[in-house]
Amino acid sequence: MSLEQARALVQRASSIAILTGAGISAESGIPTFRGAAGLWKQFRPEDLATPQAFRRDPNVVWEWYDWRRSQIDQAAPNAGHLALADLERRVPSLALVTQNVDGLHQKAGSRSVIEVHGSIWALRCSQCERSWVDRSVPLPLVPHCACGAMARPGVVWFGEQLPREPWLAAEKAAVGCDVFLVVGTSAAVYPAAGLADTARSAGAKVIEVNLDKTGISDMVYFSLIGLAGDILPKLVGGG
Ligand code: BJW
Ligand code: ZN
Repeated sequence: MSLEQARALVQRASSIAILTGAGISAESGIPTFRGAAGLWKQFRPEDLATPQAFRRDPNVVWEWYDWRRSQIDQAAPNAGHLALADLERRVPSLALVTQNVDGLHQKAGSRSVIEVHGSIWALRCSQCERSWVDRSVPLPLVPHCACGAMARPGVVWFGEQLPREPWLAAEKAAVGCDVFLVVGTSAAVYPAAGLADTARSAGAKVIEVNLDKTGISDMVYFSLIGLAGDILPKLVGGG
């Protein structure tokens, strides 16, 4: 299959679901997690992205998130984000499921964004039910809730359940689409990675866009290798 044929599939689809990962924000200067220049080369996930790590050393965890918030705050959406925002305006039904916590899809103008791993701009109380948005950079570390307890980043760490409503919406989108695009994710983290299989089992054509082959490349209908910012405008762009 060629890029032109994949493009024809996208243009004909009446319902599209998309799963994005860190790779789509790489060209905006935000590091990915895995791979040679990934965040996990410098930091151990278990030291930073688990509830245990937060209990052990909330300061270290917050310093890392505060550093990432300042990096993300400076970042602008790239051609990949913009192409998906533009596609949303032309397709009858589109759901953009993202594992990213950076908010760049919304910044690019996408409206139907489903954040399955939370948002780096959200804070949540470690004791009570409160959650809120705080975009200040830097944050006073460690931030606290009105109840006096420590706040934690409003993201999903390893071993934690994904937020219920976004997850149900993501599954529904995967089951109901004609075309499922998987962009810039290593597809190594579950349950999000399993959405591609859910979509395929329900009859969707799965198209992957990634710099490299991934764990799901062999099961997809078509795999496009290259930069998301280069391929997406060609694959989904209007005109
Ligand atoms: C480009 C590019 C360019 C680069 N253009 N492409 C089954 C088996 C084994 C374990 C599990 C399992 N099911 C669940 C688990 C456990 C675990 C898990 O999946 N572990 C795996 C590592 C094996 N999952 C969980 O714990 C999840 N919760 C859960 O399962 O709950 C159920 C439960 C709970 C309690 C008890 C019992 C059951 C939660 C997972 C949460 C993940 N959280 C993180 C951190 C979020 C907050 C933060 O940002 O700090 O989410 S980890 C990190 O990985 C982040 C990402 O969203 C996620 C995915 O990463 P992503 O986006 O794919 O990035 P990379 O870096 O991996 O890949 C980038 C890709 O882009 C690469 O492929 C590049 O080639 C490509 N690329 N530049 C195009 N320009
Ligand atoms: Zn509280």
